[in-house]
Amino acid sequence: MQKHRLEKILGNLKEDVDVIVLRNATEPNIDPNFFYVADISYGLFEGCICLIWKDGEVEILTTKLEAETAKHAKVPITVFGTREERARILKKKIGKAKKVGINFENITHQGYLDTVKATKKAKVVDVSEALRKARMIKDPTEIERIAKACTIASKVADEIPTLVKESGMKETEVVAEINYLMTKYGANSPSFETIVAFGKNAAEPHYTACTGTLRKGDFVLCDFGARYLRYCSDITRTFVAGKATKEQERMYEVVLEAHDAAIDFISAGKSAKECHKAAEDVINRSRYRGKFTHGLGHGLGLTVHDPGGMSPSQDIVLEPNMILTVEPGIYIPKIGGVRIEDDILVTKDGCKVLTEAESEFREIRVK
Ligand SMILES: [Mn+2]
Repeated sequence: MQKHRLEKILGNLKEDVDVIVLRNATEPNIDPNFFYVADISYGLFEGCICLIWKDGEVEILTTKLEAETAKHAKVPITVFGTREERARILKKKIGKAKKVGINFENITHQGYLDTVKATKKAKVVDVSEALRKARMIKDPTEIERIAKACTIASKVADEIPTLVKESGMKETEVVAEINYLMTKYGANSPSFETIVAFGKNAAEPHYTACTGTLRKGDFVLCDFGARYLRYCSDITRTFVAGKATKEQERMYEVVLEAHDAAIDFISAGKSAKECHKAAEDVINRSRYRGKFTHGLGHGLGLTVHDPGGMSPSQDIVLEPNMILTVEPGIYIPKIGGVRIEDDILVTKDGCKVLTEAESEFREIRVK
């Protein structure tokens, strides 16, 4: 357990509660805050519950399956065998509470009903904002793990030109190589479904089908990340297979200029909106006006889309130790797209790029 995380969460609460109940259902309905609070770096913990008491004490209700792993949290553990037993234990623990905090963003409806049932007449309040705010600012352990995930992904990104070999090769072949190499370099898994998009497929920012085959002259867009001790990285690099057209090179240069403008601009104290605008302005001044169709970036941490981000709809002001992606792109339907994505750590007077892969324009030699 990391005491200061508890202090942050409790300090962010708008109204005091007797206890916060963080509750996992089955995968993928797992609350990342469970792991944030318990600081357990692996395991699934389906059906398990983490209680945070108002004095900062934490305890875990766990299945027998993961009782041994739960010990890593170094907090009191109660093991249950069945759902009924879990319900009985929870009722005994929180039955007298007057006000119970729940994370509305990650609990299932069944989990909510079961928690309410255990509390008799308690008032139930949503504490998701307090959790979100706490997780936006990364502590040293988190920064170290994300940085490691970034190093792994960067190393793989630099090898992409050697993985793309000949026209006719499948997108999934490149996906397989990327995922293999990330694991080989120490990742526990990819942090999300790896995207490899050839040619016009690169015009779709979340193209995960990967059913295409390579033709000479195609864009090769690869978007992937590593997960290391639960923490994520997220990187995108775009290349051209063979000789690029003037248009392809120009698209790339505009995206790179937007990316660099954002990185130069970002620092603590800047609003998320103006950071987005720093990149968007570059693209909108070019012939690709309106072709940057998403936000500049998102938070990164226990989830690949962690709280926080930089876009016209984000109201936050950047603070030191936020970790965010910077990923401008240009997308032209039926032609293709370019995106360059890096992960950055916000500092007092700027930002530090954690993904150090090459980002200059490159043509890949293909047979
Ligand atoms: Mn991303």
